[in-house]
Amino acid sequence: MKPYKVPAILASEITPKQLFYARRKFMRSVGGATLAALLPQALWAASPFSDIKKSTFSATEELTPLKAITSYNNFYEFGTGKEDPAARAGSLKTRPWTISVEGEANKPKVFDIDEILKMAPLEERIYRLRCVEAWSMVVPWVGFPLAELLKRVEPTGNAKYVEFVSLYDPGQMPGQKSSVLDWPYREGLRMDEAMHPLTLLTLGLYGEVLPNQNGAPVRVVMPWKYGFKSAKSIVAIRLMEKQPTTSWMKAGPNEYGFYANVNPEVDHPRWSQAKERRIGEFLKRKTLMFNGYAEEVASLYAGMDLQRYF
Ligand SMILES: Nc1nc2c(c(=O)[nH]1)N[C@H]1C(S)=C(S)[C@@H](COP(=O)(O)O)O[C@H]1N2
Ligand SMILES: [Mo]
Repeated sequence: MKPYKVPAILASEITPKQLFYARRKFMRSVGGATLAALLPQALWAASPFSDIKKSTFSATEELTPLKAITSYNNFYEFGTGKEDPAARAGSLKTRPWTISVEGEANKPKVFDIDEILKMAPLEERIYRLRCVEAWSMVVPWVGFPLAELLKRVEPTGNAKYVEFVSLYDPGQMPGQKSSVLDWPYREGLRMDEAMHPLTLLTLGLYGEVLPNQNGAPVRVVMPWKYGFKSAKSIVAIRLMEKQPTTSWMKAGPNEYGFYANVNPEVDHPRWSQAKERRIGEFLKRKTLMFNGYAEEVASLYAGMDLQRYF
């Protein structure tokens, strides 16, 4: 990966949907009994999520426009250009879809995506997403803690790590015809990271199901880690005793570590991580330790040399 120039978002590119969304949020927060009457029918009916609770884990920053979140993506299965996923992921078939949760578990199981959608109360989590390429966004994700899913398969005492495996289907994912990464895309976490309440099994954003380019029908998001950890379009979650080797570790072992915690003090070998460009903004911001989630996650790494375990 290289650091990219982030395009500025023009006010004229903010879609009506995003304005409706902002309005809906505002009206909910003032407690709108008249809310339903004022909402555009089509939008209300389109959402498959009937009840999304707000999370206390949410950031209170300004949201990145929907247009930017869905048109400036990294999803190498559809090409390495930022606009490739929006242009090419539309035809990805997201039904039927299953996720196999397997490995070190007493009750391994293949879950249907529609079963997962109903598994736990859905939450809206507004998270900062910090890409290793030194840009960031603020996204209102919809999902529930990954721990809810993992608990169902009863991890054994040998389960020390989890591996996420994305879909491998070169017929649908033209980027897989190139060997830019070792396919399928694989990522991983230590078990305590996977069970952390911030780790979100993610099914939607901006109140709707995930757009394909954002990893439909299901992905993970760990807001204190670089964006590449958050594997998209997941088909398997494997509980493992040994630390898995991820696709990015294979591609560049000196550049992309297993932990990949956002850390302004540990530069990428080819560029600084001290600052970042928030999409749509002109001036760079200082990058925060653990992407601003230090209070919640720093204890997971107590005593570890973060220069070494990057
Ligand atoms: N399967 C898969 N997952 C992936 C990627 C990818 O190329 N393939 N790119 C990662 C990177 S580098 C980032 S920054 C985020 C981007 O997520 P977004 O497009 O929803 O913002 O997805 C991550 N998950
Ligand atoms: Mo990224």
